[in-house]
Amino acid sequence: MPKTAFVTGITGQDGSYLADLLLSKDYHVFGMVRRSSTENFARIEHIRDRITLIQGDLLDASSLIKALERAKPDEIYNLAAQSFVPTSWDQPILTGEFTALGVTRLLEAMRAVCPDARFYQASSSEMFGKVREVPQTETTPFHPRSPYGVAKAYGHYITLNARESYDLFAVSGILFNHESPRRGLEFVTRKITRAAAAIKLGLQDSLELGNLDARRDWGFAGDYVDAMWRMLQQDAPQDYVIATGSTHSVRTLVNLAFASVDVNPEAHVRISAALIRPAEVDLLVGDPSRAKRELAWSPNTSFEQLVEMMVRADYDDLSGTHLGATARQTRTLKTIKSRRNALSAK
Ligand code: NAP
Ligand code: F7E
Repeated sequence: MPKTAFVTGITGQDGSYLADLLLSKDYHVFGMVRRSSTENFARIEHIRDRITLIQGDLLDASSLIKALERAKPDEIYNLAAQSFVPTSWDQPILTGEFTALGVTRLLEAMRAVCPDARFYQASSSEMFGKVREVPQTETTPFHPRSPYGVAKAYGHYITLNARESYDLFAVSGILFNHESPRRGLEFVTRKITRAAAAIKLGLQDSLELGNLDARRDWGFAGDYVDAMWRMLQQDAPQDYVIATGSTHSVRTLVNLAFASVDVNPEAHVRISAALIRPAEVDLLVGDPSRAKRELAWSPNTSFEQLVEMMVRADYDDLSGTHLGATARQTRTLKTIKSRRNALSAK
């Protein structure tokens, strides 16, 4: 009999890849979406007719109860969050409401409606923050450096507490940075790959960045959602670090992305003090040994392949090979600008 999954954050990067994976395994997929005046379903457009969307919000406990009553899930994946670190300094209370207390609301709803379901919490390497050891493992102490990291640490411990207090099958995946062509445009990988493609195409002149020395363990989101699924298929609930085990600086990322389109970054990249964070996470690198051993999981995509994949996708999108909404907007703006220039030259 096919299983049923309930995914919060289905409109986000990971939610869309996870939905693809679950559909390929014949799951019945319910996705929770927030009410909005305009639809925000670009990442799930290709599977809209194969999934069931239910309105709900992590801020509204009653909506979570109703959604779970309707979906009756075997598995719950809590991927929804305010996930952009800089926004967490500007909106620390809202970040706490979504990213921290939202987890408790969903766990309480599960306890009331479907206590036998299995629960996945999207924990983050940002919890390690000012790292206490290198590489980071499941037992490395947390020292978060942003309101986002602090909120994720709460979500992590409340999930562990639900497991220990109520015997729920509730686990956390401590995922290191993972990226893709579906990554939000404000995250550093996508900002860089999109800019490299746009500069190559003559659509953009320069790129402003913050700290080029920060180091991250970057993997491919498509590989990481498979680890989430594997965690919920285990006999016993357990938390896992999901990472590649390699770390690179933002500077290396810039050089690789620009080299792939044969553009010299020094002519285009500027440092903006406004993009330096109040407190930085300098170095992240995870040790995925437990996941390799117990989940038989390992990443399939190298850092170099990831950057190449993202630059190519952005180049195709912007050049119109696969005309997306952003590309159409950019083209329209370009046409307006060139018409205006032509008029003023007359
Ligand atoms: P994302 O692209 O920013 O997606 C976040 C999702 O959460 C969106 O679908 C968003 O809906 C939804 N959401 C936000 N607030 C909500 C609320 N109050 N109620 C219901 N839905 C809400 O994030 P992602 O990269 O896919 O990451 C997925 C999860 O993994 C997040 O929890 C993130 O913090 C965590 N994580 C990510 C990484 C990474 O490197 N990507 C690493 C570790 C952990 P809208 O579309 O309506 O905004
Ligand atoms: O920054 C530096 C920045 O915003 C990476 C989220 O998915 O992963 C993500 O959080 C690094 C930082 O990701 C710019 O200072 C330099 O050191 O791409 P990011 P993040 O903060 O690591 C974790 C695991 C999550 O859980 C989060 O949800 O890049 N950096 N210049 C910049 N970063 C951005 N965004 N923009 C810049 O211009």
